[in-house]
Amino acid sequence: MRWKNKPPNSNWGEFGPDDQRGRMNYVTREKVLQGIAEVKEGRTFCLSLPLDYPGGQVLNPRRAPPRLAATSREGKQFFARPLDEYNPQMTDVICDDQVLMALQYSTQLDSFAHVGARFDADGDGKAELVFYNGFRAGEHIVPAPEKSSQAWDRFEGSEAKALGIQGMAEHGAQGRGVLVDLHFHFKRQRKAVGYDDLMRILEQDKVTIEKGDMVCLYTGFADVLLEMGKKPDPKLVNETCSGLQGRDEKLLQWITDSGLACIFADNYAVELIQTALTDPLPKKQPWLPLHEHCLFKNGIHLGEMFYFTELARWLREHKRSRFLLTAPPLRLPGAVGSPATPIATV
Ligand code: UVW
Repeated sequence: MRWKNKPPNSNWGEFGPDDQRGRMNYVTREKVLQGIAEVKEGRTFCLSLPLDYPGGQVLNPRRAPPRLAATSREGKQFFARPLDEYNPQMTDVICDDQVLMALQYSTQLDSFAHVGARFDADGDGKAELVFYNGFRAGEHIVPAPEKSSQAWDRFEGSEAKALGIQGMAEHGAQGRGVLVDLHFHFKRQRKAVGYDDLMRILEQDKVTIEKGDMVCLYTGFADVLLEMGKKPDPKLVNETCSGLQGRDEKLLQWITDSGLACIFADNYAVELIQTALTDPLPKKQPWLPLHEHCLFKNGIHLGEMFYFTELARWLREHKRSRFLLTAPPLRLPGAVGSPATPIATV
């Protein structure tokens, strides 16, 4: 056993001592069939932003936008390259390319290696750096050996040897999606949505969330990003649209009790971030309490900067909230997060 103590309000061990799949275990064959049963029209919706949005590094200074470049061979770029240059008998013309981007730059999925906590899991009286189900920083979630380079490869070689995002891809990440339309109720008001707000909306909109559902929150934030055309206004992005209130204990308890499998939102962080990184705090506490509850304590994947606008409109027009959701990350071993190109089918 990697741990003697498990964090309060956590499910560590529920799916076995070595589980790395968390509540995706609730997305069973039955849940996939429930999702497929929601397909009546054969209509699909792309749920991602163009991956070069939000633009710039205003939303997160750590995360740079994608840079595309052609691949090369013997000093020549392989972009619109006719192969008759190599063999006069060949008629092909070849392009291929590569990308350098932060994996969580745009529409993205978080693995359980994204956020851990300082917590005394082994019961020795000293808190260590630990992740979902007791996996450790250093042993399982391994920072890169630092190089002297000042270029992007300075920290090359970081690796989530456990809890990497590929586990979600290997599951398939397909099941029944349920959309909660926060935007309809709050428009672009900056609002931290707590348990009471959410219960009222579920009741008014007749939305039911059951064990194993993949919950999607439409807040309108992605629309604001699109309107800003890759030049996000640093003031506006911190003043607009709703997100979950991560400091509402009743809401966190509901997330546990509802049995939902994962939460995807079109906003920046699912929860509303209310504290800047360097703001003074009255006591030790997580910066991102909903991330802590979901990723660290209960194995619930989060997805951010999804794009729900047309889907939300269609579902409301047709008095529906459920659909088939297919949302796999890249099967990129050792990665913490992944860009995503999810699809809803109705
Ligand atoms: C942060 O680091 C703020 O994480 P996320 O992108 O999951 O919100």
